[in-house]
Amino acid sequence: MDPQRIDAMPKSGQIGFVHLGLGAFHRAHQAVYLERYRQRSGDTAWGICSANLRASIGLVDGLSAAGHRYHVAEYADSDNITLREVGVIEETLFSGRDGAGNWSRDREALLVRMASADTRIVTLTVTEKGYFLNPANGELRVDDPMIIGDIASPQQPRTAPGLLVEALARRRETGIAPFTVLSCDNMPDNGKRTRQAVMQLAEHRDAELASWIANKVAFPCSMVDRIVPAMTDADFGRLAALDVTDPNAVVCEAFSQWVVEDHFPMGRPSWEAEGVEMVADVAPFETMKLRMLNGSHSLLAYLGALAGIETVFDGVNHAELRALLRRYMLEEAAPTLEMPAGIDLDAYADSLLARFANDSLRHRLQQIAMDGSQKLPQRWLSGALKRSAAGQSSPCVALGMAAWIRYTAGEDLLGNRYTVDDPLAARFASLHQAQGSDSAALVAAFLSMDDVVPRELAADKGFVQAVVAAYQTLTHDGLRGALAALDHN
Ligand code: NAI
Ligand code: CS2
Repeated sequence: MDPQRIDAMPKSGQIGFVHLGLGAFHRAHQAVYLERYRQRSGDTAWGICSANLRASIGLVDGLSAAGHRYHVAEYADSDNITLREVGVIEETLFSGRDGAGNWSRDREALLVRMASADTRIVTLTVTEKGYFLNPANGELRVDDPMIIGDIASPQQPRTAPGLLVEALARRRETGIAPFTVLSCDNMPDNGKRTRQAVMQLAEHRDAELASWIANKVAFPCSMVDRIVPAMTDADFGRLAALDVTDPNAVVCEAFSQWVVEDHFPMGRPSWEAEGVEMVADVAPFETMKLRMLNGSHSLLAYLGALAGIETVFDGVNHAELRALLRRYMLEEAAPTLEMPAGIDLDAYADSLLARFANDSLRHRLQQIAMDGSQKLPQRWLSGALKRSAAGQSSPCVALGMAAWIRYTAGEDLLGNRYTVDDPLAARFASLHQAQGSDSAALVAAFLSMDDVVPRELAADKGFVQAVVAAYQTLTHDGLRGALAALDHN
């Protein structure tokens, strides 16, 4: 069937947003909401300057070469496709290390843009690790070399928090009101956590600046949702068959959700008509999404990857894994949530399974498995901790933890090796090396990483034993054995 094709609005050259983290998600989520907003309202003031502080410089330059226009293919299923051209990004910059090893080609241009009075909102999708926070307690990791660098040279920042502090300092010096900071990453209390990173860094620089930020800068929280897998050659091939040859294109599901705390002292687009939900408190929605959607994703990622399953689609079509996800969502995640009236968590679980079964997305489990140390505290462990405090067990999470620990060895159950992509990968490797085949000692070592696992949960003997038992069954009897053992819990 022919896709529905929608062209972009003409460029306006006006910029109201700076975005940090020009990845796949930003192109398919925030930029699409804004493109639709511009088309409906005719308001062209809210163009985006989008920047990368790490990979990829190729995308920054590629979009520039393409006149800052690209395509988003939204798949309801393989027969229902909307092919949208997006032009709301007006400028792309790179402020990281380039191929020659030089730092920060466009850093000054980015800081000038962030300090400009026209910039009213700075948004971020820099992944959980880009905030340099301890995932267990939300404190800034002041021992990280990147943060040490930003404390030593605050005017040449390399991190997202460092750029925010330097840009806010420039605005304060020149008497320009601060921008609003809107995190769009999958973190709990993402606005509060971003504020924590910025405040702690600012305190190292200048107490008066820190107090100005504390009093004047808004950090609303947001819940973002749209499945946007990394592009594969097959995706580019499918687009070519639709006459779209665009190296900057992205493919995603048709579903999209954005729930935003309505606190924008410098103004914002009136994007409610595009479906953005402006609310007083995002937390219940964020926790629901992190524990139900992302928690299921991570469960599928580690168990599936260990068994050689490649994608979410393949995993959700494995009957026992699908049953596990449903059980986890309804028995372990949903009961930990406190939702406003009218939210039906059974229906939400069903809708998630249907989205995972979208046959047009090749969402690789290895992509989701990345950065587990940064993701698992909010996806599994905060819920399991709540259950533990109430004297309840969490067998699905225990199995998930066993799978994650096994996954971090860098070799699946079939003996295939892969790279463990996580800021703590070196620590994982040394734990595996030190503990060898002693599974109880290995589990104990992983659970005692208190920057990942809450101490109270690690002290729950029942939970620890469940992880050890699941680890042993998984290693000896494989995925099916471990799933069958779970049925006896
Ligand atoms: P991507 O791999 O396409 O892009 C990652 C972006 O993060 C790049 O711009 C990269 O430069 C930046 N980044 C990574 N580490 C960084 C660091 N230490 N400091 C500064 N920037 C850093 O990934 P994608 O799909 O854009 O996802 C990014 C984030 O968006 C996710 O981690 C998640 O928090 C959020 N998100 C993604 C969804 C998805 O389905 N892809 C859906 C909902 C939220
Ligand atoms: C995924 C998310 O990569 C991951 O860890 O769980 O990016 C997921 O696709 C999104 O949160 C969906 O909104």
